[in-house]
Amino acid sequence: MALVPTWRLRAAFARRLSDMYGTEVPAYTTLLEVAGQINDEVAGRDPDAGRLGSISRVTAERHGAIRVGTPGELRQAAQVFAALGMHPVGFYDLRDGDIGAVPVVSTAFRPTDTDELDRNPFRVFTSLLTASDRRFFDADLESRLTAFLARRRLFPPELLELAEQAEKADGLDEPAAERFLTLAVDAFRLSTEPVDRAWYAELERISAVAADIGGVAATHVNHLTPRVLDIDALYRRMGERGITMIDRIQGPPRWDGPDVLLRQTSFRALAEPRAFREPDGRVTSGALRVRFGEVEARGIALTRAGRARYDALTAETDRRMAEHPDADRGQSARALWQRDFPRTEHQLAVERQAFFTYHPVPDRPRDGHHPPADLAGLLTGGWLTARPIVYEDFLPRSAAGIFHSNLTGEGTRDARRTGTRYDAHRLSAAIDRPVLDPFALYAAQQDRSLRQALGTLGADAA
Ligand code: OOG
Ligand code: NI
Repeated sequence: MALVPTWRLRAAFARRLSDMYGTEVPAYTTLLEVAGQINDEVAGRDPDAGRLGSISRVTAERHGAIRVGTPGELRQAAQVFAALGMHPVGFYDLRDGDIGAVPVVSTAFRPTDTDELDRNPFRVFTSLLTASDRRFFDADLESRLTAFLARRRLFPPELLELAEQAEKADGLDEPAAERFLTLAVDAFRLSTEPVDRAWYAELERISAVAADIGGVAATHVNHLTPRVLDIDALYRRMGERGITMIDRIQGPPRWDGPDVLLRQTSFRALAEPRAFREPDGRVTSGALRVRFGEVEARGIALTRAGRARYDALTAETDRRMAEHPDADRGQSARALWQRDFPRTEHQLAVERQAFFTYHPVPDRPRDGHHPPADLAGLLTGGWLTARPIVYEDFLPRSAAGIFHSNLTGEGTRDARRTGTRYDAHRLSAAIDRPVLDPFALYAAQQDRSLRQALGTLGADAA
């Protein structure tokens, strides 16, 4: 029987998750409608709209977010995502950000090959509760949390077996694929199990995220995020449709230079009905407000140097905002960017601030010249063209902001204590799979294209 290949499993999973989320969170459906309209409008008026991804890719594109409690749960999630061709990329430590700290470390599962990204770029930002971090949890609470988490099962054994099989064979036959998809989507549905009121409230005093992860018996999609080509227009239009967004768009400012990295904004979902178990054993109905909607616009991936410049500009914007709290953040940031950030893609390329793939110009007229050795010369002399590489990852500060702006309480954190050390290596060891470095992935793609392009130019000139 023919196999349903990995990418089709991924595309089907993303679509079914999106359909499920739409029935669970109605405002998400509004968001998809508005994002779709805006993408059509931009595609209709801007001949360059497909420069950072074809309209069909962008329209289908989503990222999701989930949160798990233990390294063992993360390892199982990694197995499910491996079946979908999604690998852990990047390490994000959200525990001591300058925007409210959250007791999690995170990675993102996503396709890494360009062909796979083109077929379907679905990614899931996945956070792991750090129960051993003494800034948040004392030893007693840690041990009760660990015991609670050890009793629950997020992924049924049948799902994990099918996932292993799919990873090994790069797909599943039709009936197995159907079963796998059903079980996988179910694993991320909001659970109807009663929530232990006292336990949930105890964790919520520490952090609403800790309660959302460790206070319930299952995990769930926390949000799903479509991609939009004009996020400023979307922000306004959602307001007109009566959905209040958070107070700003996170990430780089709107400006007239190239779009880089990632801009995101979100809205809080409505409270959802949930069953509670009271201390006296009665089951009552209540509500929790834990899920939300988010939307994003993606730009060009920055090199480490470009990223350092971006981070410095963000820090400088913060400093100015602290001095002039009433100033408009977007305007302050824009002024700084106009002074200090490369204004064109060409400049980003020749200053090695952003990643591009390079391609020989096939019909360059023969003028007796030989291709120069430097990238700037090759680009201005019309030998090579540069195509931007899209940023496929996340920004820790925006992530912390998204977590934070959607939480109810401030939570508590004891800054006098030290946290547990966590890094990409430790996360890799916990899940027994390498957590990949996003910069290395972009650089490899760029270098491959440049080598090929120079090879072609050399052969033509010889
Ligand atoms: C994840 C928040 C981070 C993003 O887009 O930066 C995120 C979460 O709320 O679990 O999804
Ligand atoms: Ni998100």
